[in-house]
Amino acid sequence: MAKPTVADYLLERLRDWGVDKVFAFPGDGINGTLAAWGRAGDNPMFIQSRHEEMSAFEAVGYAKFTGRFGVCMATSGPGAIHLLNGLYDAKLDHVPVVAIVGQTSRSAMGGSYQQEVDLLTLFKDVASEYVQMVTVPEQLPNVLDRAIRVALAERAPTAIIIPSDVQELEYSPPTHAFKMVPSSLGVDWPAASPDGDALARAADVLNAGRKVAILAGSGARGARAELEQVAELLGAGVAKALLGKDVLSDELPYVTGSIGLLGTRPSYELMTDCDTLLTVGSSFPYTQFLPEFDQARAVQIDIDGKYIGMRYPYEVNLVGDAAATLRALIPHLNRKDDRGWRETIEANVTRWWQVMDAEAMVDADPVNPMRLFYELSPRLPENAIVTADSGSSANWYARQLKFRGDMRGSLSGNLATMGPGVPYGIGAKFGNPDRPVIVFAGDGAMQMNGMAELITIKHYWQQWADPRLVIAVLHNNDLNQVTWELRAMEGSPKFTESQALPDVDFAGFAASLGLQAITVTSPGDIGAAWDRALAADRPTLLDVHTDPNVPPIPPHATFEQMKDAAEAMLKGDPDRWGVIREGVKTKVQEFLPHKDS
Ligand SMILES: Cc1ncc(C[n+]2csc(CCOP(=O)(O)OP(=O)(O)O)c2C)c(N)n1
Repeated sequence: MAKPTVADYLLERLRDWGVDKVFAFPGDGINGTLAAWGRAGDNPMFIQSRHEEMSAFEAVGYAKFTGRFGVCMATSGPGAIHLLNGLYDAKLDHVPVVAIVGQTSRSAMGGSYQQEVDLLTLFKDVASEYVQMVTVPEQLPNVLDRAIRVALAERAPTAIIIPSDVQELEYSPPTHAFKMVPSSLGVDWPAASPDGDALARAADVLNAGRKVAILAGSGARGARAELEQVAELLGAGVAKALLGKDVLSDELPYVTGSIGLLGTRPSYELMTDCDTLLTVGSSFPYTQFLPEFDQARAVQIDIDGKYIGMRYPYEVNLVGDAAATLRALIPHLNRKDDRGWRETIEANVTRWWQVMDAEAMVDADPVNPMRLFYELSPRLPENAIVTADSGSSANWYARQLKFRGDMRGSLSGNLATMGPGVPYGIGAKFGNPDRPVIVFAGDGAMQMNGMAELITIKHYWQQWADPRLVIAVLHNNDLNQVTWELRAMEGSPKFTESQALPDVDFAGFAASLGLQAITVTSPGDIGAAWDRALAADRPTLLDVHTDPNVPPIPPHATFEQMKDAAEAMLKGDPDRWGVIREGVKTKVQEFLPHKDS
């Protein structure tokens, strides 16, 4: 039998690390590896996308929704370039992803050869934590193992470049010799928590406050019980950063929901009225949504010393695992006997959900997008995974959806790139084939790449134990989020040439692929459409004809942003009448008295 090649060993080492799926697209820069894949009986499984950027997003989605690291692979030159946006998504949201790419043969390197791109330079920024080229077989285990360990340690993308001829060399391991770097598999992390003195200082700040606000981010995932206990002791409200939407249930009466531009009114009030802030596992970037600088004393808990202490003048910065640190902190905390602050928060939250329900029921032409999310909330299976693309759906995802149980949710939080919705859904399904997955995507994102990736769904869905993957398209023939940003931020009217989208029959296309396709043009049909999608024996595309004139403007910025929007109308926005009508109808819900308020 032929001796194993570098590529054979690469796949073996990935298997040894427990990698069972690689999101990839072929090309001759990785032909040696593809040949080895054939010999390996497709283990790990090669998951073929339509575009390398999708492979990278799929690896990010897989990592986000499994807690493991994702692996993507592409050929040299154009394939490697296509990976970039997905890898930046991983970088900005702190997700461990390892990219493996080919390169031209060593004999051609530096010769302006076909498809030769300086890949070390190309990946230098996105994979700044670790990018290396393998030029001899003995390097491989160490470079691969380090790429994986660094990705995990830094929660970042890393990259390995393997020239095509190196992939085909006979593998030879590092020896016990000078200038050889052997390596090992696996890694166990400590649950780091700070020392007693630091905990006591943090507790002093938190015990001294009367009105405590907690901001929880994705770093608080896994600390649910501890967060609930701390919130209970301190009589605090908890606001959630966008990427931390699934860290605490929205059914808890003191959870105020999302914060920031996509946030809720009770989160805004929590921050404007508190006297103490505890931030756990979040580097939420928008300082203006945190308390005024001299208003609150503040403590931060974060696993990463590189990111702690930013965004607010914190008094105590505790580096540590969220759950372990909160557990260590709890014995130092005094229960607050005055529950008045907590009662105010709970009243604000109750009223907020009434407002949300009322806003969702406002008539629109034809479908109010909020109604789509409102109808889903109570129908969401306890183990659902939900994602949304970057666009107006991110607003409704953040504000309208109520998470509970073991639901998971994420989106492109920091890069806020268009396009990850459908591939995140695919990555989520491959990581959790037994869980239902729901994707919200705008028609712009579907036209950009989501439609092509429906073909990937057609290709693989029968392999998923639970075949339910629902793609809900907000079909508004508009790049709506930016249209609103133009209106609200720039005071500028809709520029039709840049904003209007050509009409596409999304349901027709999905049906042609053998997926269940449902078109919704009336709000009364949404509930039944969700029921059918969530009971289906295959993936479903919901083509929902939504009204682009329902404003995703956040509730607290009402006056400035509404004024700018009104000015845009006066400057001749082609949709001005509909916008004013829907905007006013929706806003009015926030000021109407509601039951129990
Ligand atoms: C790759 C990329 N290009 C452009 C943008 C700017 N952008 C953000 S949201 C958006 C509009 C999205 O439109 P669509 O997908 O139709 O969703 P809608 O807002 O209409 O619901 C655009 C152009 C971006 N975030 N990412």
